[in-house]
Amino acid sequence: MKKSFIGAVLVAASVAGGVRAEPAAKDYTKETPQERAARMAWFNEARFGLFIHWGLYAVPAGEWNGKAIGGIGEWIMNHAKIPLAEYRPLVQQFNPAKYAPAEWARVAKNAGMRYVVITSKHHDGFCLWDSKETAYDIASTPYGRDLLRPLADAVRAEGMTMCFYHSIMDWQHPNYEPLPSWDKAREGHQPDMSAYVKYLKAQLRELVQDYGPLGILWFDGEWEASWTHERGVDLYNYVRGLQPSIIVNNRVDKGRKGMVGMNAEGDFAGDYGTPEQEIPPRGFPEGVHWESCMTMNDTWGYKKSDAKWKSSQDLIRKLADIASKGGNFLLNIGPKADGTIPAESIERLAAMGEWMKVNGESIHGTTATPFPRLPFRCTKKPGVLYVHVFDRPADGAVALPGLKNAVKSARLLAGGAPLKVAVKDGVATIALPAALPDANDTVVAVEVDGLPEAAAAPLGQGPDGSIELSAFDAKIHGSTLKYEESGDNLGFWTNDRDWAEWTFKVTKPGTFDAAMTVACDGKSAGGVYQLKLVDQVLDGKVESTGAWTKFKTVSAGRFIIAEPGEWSLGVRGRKAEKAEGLMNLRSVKLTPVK
Ligand code: FHN
Repeated sequence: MKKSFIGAVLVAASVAGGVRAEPAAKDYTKETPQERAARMAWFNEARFGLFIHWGLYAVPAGEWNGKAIGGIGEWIMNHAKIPLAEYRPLVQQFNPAKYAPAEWARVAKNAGMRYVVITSKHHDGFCLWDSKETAYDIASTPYGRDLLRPLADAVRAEGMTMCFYHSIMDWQHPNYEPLPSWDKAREGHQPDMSAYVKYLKAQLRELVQDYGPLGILWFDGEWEASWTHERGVDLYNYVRGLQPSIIVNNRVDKGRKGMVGMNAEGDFAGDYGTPEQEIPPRGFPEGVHWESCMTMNDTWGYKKSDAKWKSSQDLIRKLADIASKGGNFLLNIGPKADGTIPAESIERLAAMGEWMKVNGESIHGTTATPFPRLPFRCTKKPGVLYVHVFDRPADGAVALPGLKNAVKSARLLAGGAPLKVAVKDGVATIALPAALPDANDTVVAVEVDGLPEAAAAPLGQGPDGSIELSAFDAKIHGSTLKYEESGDNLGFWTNDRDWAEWTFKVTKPGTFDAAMTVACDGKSAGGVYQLKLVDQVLDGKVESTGAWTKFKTVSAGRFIIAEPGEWSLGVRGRKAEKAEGLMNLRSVKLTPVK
């Protein structure tokens, strides 16, 4: 009997026999903040994890029928439009004879990672474990043995937490809707999504009950119309019902705003946001959990042609940047079909491990910087502020304006050499060595009393009375307008309902010239903008500056600020017909008229 038929019999028997009843229906989204904080504690302590994308796609490794296939390696079935009948024979070629789970776990541990997320099933539907629900799994390969169990054992033996990625989207399952548009052989078959959800749940039960306790169920592939918010909430509760302490990412539901990864406003299931291939330019309020996932080159699944490796320095700095904003870094490797990890990945993980060996305390267990804006990334713990210095400042010093805590001492974290601290006008300044000892990221440990705090410097007038309102400090209203760190601007202004707002303090009223620093591509020029200061409005037309990255300062008109106090300025607009966006806005400046 084919295994899939046996599987069906077993599932029927088990349900009939009550061996594995459905978990009790409970709404786990209604937990208290304390319960949630307790459940997220290990995740927030970890800060750094390993992502592993591994499966049949490692066999073609980015080539099909002798041709290089563009895009990320694990999408080859889609990008090369491979019918299931032609893709399935890869099962017979997948034989990771050199798989060494203990070595994989050691590499992750030595890199300073605290958890491992591996693809149990990616979009192609192939399962890395011996599932009772299908024969499209590791048991049908020449290798024949479960890949997940030995890795779970090795990860836990290294004191790390085991987690699974699981794709909702499934290009092989006859009941997943929609069927792959490119697979003409399957045209005419009527999928049944409800039946697919039963399959999905049955496999998740296997993963959570047979490999637990797990740290995270990392869902993905939630974006197609067949996956609904209702299904997302139901699946979140189902998985939490199987293991109440498990963490489930926000891709279980429909709230995710694309690669930005955080949820749109609204009530969506999922315990944390999942920015992908990007780092949010700013942190998030206390209690908002998030994790940036990123590849080391450009592909998640192994691709022999992808040699665009990020440098170890870049990866170390990304880790510090993410931690300084209170997030986790989930860094990916794409093992080869033979079970080995690409040497370039090993090299980078080893370099990160060297850095983490002496600086790990500035990452693990830290929380976000207390400073609204500082030229350095900072992380903090009670009693210590860690300043991450990437490049030596021209004045050779680290100034900490706004730090509320008295500085007791400062030292280089690596090696402990003491550093001179001077305090002038309430600002602590730390003298750096003539040459930074670590070109990647030199960490200065600043000892203070209590948890480091900084005064949130409200926006206000400078010594010359001018008011500089930067994109970084804008309050963004809407779902697509966002701050782009690359250009230090507000961008993706594609939705006319989106707008930006600044609230600032005025101590010296008067008449002010308003000017905006903007960029707009020639083909998108012609939109209209409106600056609004309470009941005063300044309207104007967006002119071309030649490119989205070519900024120019343009006059917008004059405002009268008649009295001191708190004021609020809004910028709205309507993009031109067929324009990509309204404009990129770097700042608004109000300059007093002499
Ligand atoms: O389509 C997947 C992709 O293959 C990869 O798994 C990434 C990793 O987060 N997630 C999806 C793209 O957003």
